[in-house]
Amino acid sequence: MDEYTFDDLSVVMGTYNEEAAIATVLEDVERVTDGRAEVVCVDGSSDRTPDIAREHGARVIEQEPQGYGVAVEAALHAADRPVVVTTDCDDTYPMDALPRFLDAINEGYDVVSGDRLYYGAAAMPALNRLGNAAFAVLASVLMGRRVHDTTTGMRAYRQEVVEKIQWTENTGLSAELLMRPLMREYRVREVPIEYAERAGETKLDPLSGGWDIARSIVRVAAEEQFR
Ligand SMILES: Nc1nc2c(ncn2[C@@H]2O[C@H](COP(=O)(O)OP(=O)(O)O)[C@@H](O)[C@H]2O)c(=O)[nH]1
Ligand SMILES: [Mg+2]
Repeated sequence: MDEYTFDDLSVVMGTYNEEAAIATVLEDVERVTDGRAEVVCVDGSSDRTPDIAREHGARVIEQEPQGYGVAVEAALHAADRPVVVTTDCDDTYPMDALPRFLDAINEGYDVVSGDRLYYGAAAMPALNRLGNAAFAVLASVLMGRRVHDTTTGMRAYRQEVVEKIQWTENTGLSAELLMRPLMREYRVREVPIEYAERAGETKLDPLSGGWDIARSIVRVAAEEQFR
């Protein structure tokens, strides 16, 4: 089978008032992929984020802000290409790693998940770092397989995996996007990535958001176990 190239890649993200970061993120995608990847932004902003996205050639889908997962799921389904990469639009994730993600898909993996904790994630707020490590332990115990970062925003998926599975979570969508494929025996691999300090304000409340994620992990693991 022919290998996928950047012409087969969609990079998708939810964007919610990311004026401080979006130009950098989209310029990085453009530079790394020679402008060949399709970019889709599902946007709920009240600032100039969607205008900047369009100026950089992205397809922008406007949507009332309803949370991370609602935006990212819409973006995943809107992607036109056979390989789709999610990212946050906050300049935390390394677009330079896109070739590595694509390589792993070409090696045969269905989901390639960026593990931020591998290198220590020093740029992550301490509470988030602790929480993310705990979510990974919780998910690992429930699934019987060790995963290291369940809440990462940067992953590559074969589009058919996205389409075949029914997604249910919002704040917990990131964990769900790792756990359901893994528990259905899809080929899943974590790859270490660097994680940078965020440009602009976070859109997730660490306490209520963290609680939502923990509940999602338990619910998704139980559903997959008894499916
Ligand atoms: N369209 C849309 N995007 C969102 C919403 N909530 C978060 N996002 C985007 O989803 C990504 C993840 O949010 P972020 O604040 O970075 O969460 P954190 O990484 O946990 O701090 C960012 O690109 C946000 O702009 C929302 O309600 N609507
Ligand atoms: Mg983020």
